[in-house]
Amino acid sequence: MMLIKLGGSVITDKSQYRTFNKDQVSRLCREIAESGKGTIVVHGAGSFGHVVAKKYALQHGLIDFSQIPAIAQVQYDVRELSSMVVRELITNGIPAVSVPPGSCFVMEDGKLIVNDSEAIRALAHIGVMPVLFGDVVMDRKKGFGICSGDQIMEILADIFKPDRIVFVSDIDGLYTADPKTDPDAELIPEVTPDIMKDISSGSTVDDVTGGVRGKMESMLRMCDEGRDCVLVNGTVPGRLLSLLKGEDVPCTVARM
Ligand code: IP8
Repeated sequence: MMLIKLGGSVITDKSQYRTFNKDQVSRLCREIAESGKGTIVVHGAGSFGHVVAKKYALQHGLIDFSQIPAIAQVQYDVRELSSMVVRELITNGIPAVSVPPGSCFVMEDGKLIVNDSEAIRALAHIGVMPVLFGDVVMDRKKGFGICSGDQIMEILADIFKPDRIVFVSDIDGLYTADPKTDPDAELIPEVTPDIMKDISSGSTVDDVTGGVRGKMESMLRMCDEGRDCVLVNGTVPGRLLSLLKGEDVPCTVARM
């Protein structure tokens, strides 16, 4: 089984509030369907989450009550985004349902607590793909907080023990510097905890949950004996499908 995160930079235009990349999402869902692999999809929030979350500092929890309408707005926006992702999955023949983390999980000082995953496991068991996503989640200490799709990936990796974990982004993988601003940036094909120490934390967009470095760190945590975590570019047509079919493609593989 595969666990795939469709990053917010691929499914939305992160610089434009609430802009859904419908054609790209549709193509990626087709590639997932064509691969024929059992898959669970998580997606990021992109411009449906980060723009308002950043404006109201939602990642810091409850600071003042002017943030409250923003909680409702972000939850509404990411649910709409998730419905659009699920629609593309269904259109491509994958029965999928959206499972909002803010309605079934809590956090404790930023750490996601999952007491009950029965419904998610039952859905997968009968062949319906549960689709989870980055969301505003209530927090026992901070009132509320931002739960990223990457945190959800770690929880689902624990529950489902996938053979492979794939992060679909808008870059070919991890670079020695930010490839969007530094022409000398080189792709790093394989990342280990040692290599991570020398890498700068470049991120080109406003993101309340950390850039590529944070993602790599969470990928390293998910690596297991015999299980890779891969970062691949989903903006290149056919690349995700090639990777899922086991072909060699430009990407970064995280290994312990
Ligand atoms: O896009 C962030 O999730 P991510 C969730 O996976 C919100 O980092 C609501 C900003």
